[in-house]
Amino acid sequence: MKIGIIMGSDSDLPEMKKCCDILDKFSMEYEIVVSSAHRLPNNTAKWAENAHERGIEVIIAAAGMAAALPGVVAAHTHLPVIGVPLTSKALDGVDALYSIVQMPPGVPVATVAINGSRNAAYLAMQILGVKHVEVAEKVKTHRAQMAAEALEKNERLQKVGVDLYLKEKN
Ligand code: RP5
Repeated sequence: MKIGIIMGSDSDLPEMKKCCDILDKFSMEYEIVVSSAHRLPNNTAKWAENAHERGIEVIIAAAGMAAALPGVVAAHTHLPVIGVPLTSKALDGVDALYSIVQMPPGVPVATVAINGSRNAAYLAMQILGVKHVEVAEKVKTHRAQMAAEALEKNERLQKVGVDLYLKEKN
């Protein structure tokens, strides 16, 4: 069981490292490649077409600007594709968001927020969790941890009040 991560440029790597960090934390196996839909169209198509043969069960595709990559990857595979729109200087990621989210019926890309690479990792795990019970357990444990942390924070806020809470936080 593997997750495939593909991004349009090495300039996307700093954001996508956050996705890798989460997958590492949960000991999830993944492969990560740079392959642009525009600069390397044939390589990208081949990578997507063969992904399932390499044990990949879900794909995370990230790109900025005229972000064709997630859609092109989705067109070349039957695997679920999660799209991550990334920020660019001119349009702040809205360009990528619109490019990725507006797919034609029949070829969906499950699009997360602009720079939402961490949620792409969590969503990939949730998708894998449908088939792999041990992955679903990891997701459930993580949710319980988040809930416990949120409760703890509120308890602290109630105890010390706004000013001290913020002072401690900073
Ligand atoms: C997109 O163009 C890439 O995903 C990247 O976000 C953006 C800019 O690429 P570089 O010029 O930094 O390589 O295809």
